[in-house]
Amino acid sequence: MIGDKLLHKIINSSIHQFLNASTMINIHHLTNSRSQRVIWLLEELNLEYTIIFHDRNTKTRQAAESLYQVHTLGKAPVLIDKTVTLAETGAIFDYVLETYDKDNLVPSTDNLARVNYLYWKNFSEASLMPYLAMTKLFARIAQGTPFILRPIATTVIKKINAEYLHMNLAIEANLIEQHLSTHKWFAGDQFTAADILMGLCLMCLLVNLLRRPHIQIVASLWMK
Ligand SMILES: N[C@@H](CCC(=O)N[C@@H](CS)C(=O)NCC(=O)O)C(=O)O
Repeated sequence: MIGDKLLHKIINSSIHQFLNASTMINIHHLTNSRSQRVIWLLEELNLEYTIIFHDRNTKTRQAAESLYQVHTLGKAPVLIDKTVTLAETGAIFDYVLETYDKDNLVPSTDNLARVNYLYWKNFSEASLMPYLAMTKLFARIAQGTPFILRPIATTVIKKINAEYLHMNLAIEANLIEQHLSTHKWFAGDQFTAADILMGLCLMCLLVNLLRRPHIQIVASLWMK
């Protein structure tokens, strides 16, 4: 009898897992990465989902091999929804919003806020994230340089930061600050998916000591 019960339980749980796998959204998430934003989006939309965690290699900080089994590029996020497997944060946002968000997190086409929404949604990945990612990479290179060569590496990296990365980040931070001083949210009066995409970037700006009053206010909402 006990055996039967156990078998029944196993069969039920397999069916459950099968149903989950075929009906639920799976999000492949890399620790400490931009894929947090997709999780936030799924939360905002009250969708059911499962997070599959992937670690970073402790030495190189690159994604673990497991992520390459999900997508050839081995980058996070990757979203799997029924027959769809999709990488690229922006594409995932578009897919999830088009599929599951009726009129909540995206301003409609006849709303002027749509223009700001489109601008900031794309700005986060195309303009801001590359500089932030490069800053992080160079900091890691400096730390990983053998002790004896570290002063040289640090000097070179400081120069790249001053003359290129931080300089461009500061210009972008000024633009964001100017915008947030006259807009409650990135698209206007309404919280949209652009705020989710930009939120993480604002926190990264603060980490890079690019503090501005309005950036700090909005970033603190993300940190709550
Ligand atoms: N443009 C891509 C970038 C993806 C990306 O570079 N993800 C990083 C996480 S922040 C990653 O997976 N890095 C792991 C690695 O490079 O090994 C997106 O927005 O999805």
